[in-house]
Amino acid sequence: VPMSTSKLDEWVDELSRIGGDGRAVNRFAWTPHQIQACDWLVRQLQELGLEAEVDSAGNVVGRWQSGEGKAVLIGSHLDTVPDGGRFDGALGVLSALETVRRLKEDGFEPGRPLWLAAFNDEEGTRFGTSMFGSEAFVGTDLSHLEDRVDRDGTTLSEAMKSCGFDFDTIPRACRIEHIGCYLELHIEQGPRMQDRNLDLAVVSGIVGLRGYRVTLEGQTNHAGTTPMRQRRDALVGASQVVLALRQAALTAADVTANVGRIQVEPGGTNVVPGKAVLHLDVRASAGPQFRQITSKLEDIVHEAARAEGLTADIAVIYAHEPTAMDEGLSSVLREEMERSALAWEDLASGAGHDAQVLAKHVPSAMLFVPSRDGISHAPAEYTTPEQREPGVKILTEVVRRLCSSDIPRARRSDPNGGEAV
Ligand code: HGY
Ligand code: MN
Ligand code: MN
Repeated sequence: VPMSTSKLDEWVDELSRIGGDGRAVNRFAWTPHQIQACDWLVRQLQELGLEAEVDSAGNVVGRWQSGEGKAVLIGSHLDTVPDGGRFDGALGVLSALETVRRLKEDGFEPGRPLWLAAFNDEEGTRFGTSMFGSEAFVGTDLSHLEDRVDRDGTTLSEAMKSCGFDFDTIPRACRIEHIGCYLELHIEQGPRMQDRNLDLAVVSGIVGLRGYRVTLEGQTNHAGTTPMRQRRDALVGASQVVLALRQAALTAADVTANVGRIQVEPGGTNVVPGKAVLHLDVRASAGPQFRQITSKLEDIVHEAARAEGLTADIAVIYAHEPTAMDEGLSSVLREEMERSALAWEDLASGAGHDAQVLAKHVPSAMLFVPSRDGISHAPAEYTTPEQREPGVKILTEVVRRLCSSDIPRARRSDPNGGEAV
C-alpha cells in the first residue's frame, strides 16, 4: 500500500489533538477528552461500515460482522499516563483501524467476524485501575474498585457517573465469548529495537507487574526543637524504601522497581513529616523473580519502618501476572515478518498490556514497532511514519489470514513454571 493512501499518519495527528496540547497528551478515563476520543473512533469505524459503540466500561467496540465463528479482535487502548506521548496505545488502535480500512479497500470478505477494541483505562492513571476496560471485556469482577478515589477524592463510581456511565452496569461489557483470538500492535517503549536496527518484533511474553500504595506514619513534630534521634520521620523512612528497592532491583536479574510518587504530610518546611505515601511499581518477566521482588518489597518496607519507628501499610493497587503469548498466533506473525524481508526478532515486553488480560481467555499475540531512543510515557515518545508502516502491513496480512482460516491454537508455555495451559 503506497503510504500516500494510508490514513494512519493523518489519524495519529488528529487523535493527538484530543487531550493533547502540542507537547504532551493527557487523556484519562472518565474525562471529557477520553469520551471525545471514543466518539471520534466510533465515527471512524462507522464511516468504514462497521457497527460501533462505547460499551458500559468505556471501551469502544467496532464489529465487522462477516462469515461465521468467533471474531478476530484487534486493538489496544486510547488512554494515556500523565503528560504521556502520542503513540502508547493510540498507535495500536489506529493501526487496527488502518488494517480495517485497507481490507475494506481491497474488497476483502472476512470468513469470520473482525472486531476492533479500544480498551478504556489501560493505564489506570486516575484510580490505579490498570487494564480496567479489558478486564471488564473478559468478565473480571471489578466490584472491589467502586470506592477507589483519585487525588481529588472523587470516587470511581462518581467519575463514571459524571460521564454518563453507571458502575453497576460494567458487567454488560463482557463479550469475550464472541472472541476467537486477540492481536495487539504496540510501540516497544524501550531502546532494544533501535539498538538492534529492528523494524518489527514479535512479543514473546509480557512482564508481571504490581502497583502498590505504601503508607508510612511516624510523628509530626517541630523541625527545630525535636532532637534528631527522637524523630519518627516518615519521609526518612520513605527515602530508605526508595533506595533499598532500587538496590534490590539492581542486584536481581531482569527486575524493575519504580517509585513514581511520594506524598508527604503535613508538608511544612519546618515540620517533621509524620506521614509519607509512596506509589510504586515492581516488575519481573518470570514467575520466580516476580514472587521474589514482591516479597523483598515487603521486607524493605518493614525494615525501614522498624528503623525509623514508623507504622507501615502496604496496599496492592494493581497486579498482573507474567504472561506468555500464544505460540500459534505468534508463528503466524513470524511467518509474515519473514515473508516481508524486514528485520525482526522476538522480544519480551517490559511494559504491561491489555493482551495479558485477553491472553487468559483467548489465544493472544502482540507485535512491536520501534520507539525513538526507547522513550515512552513521556512527551518525547515518537515513532516515524516509516517505522509505523511495517507494523500495519504485518497486522493487515495476519488479519487477512486469520479471517480466512482456522485460528491456530497452540499450547502456551506458562512463564510461572506451571503446566502449559
Ligand atoms: O505500565 C505499563 O507498563 C503500561 O503502560 N500500563
Ligand atoms: Mn503505557
Ligand atoms: Mn500501552
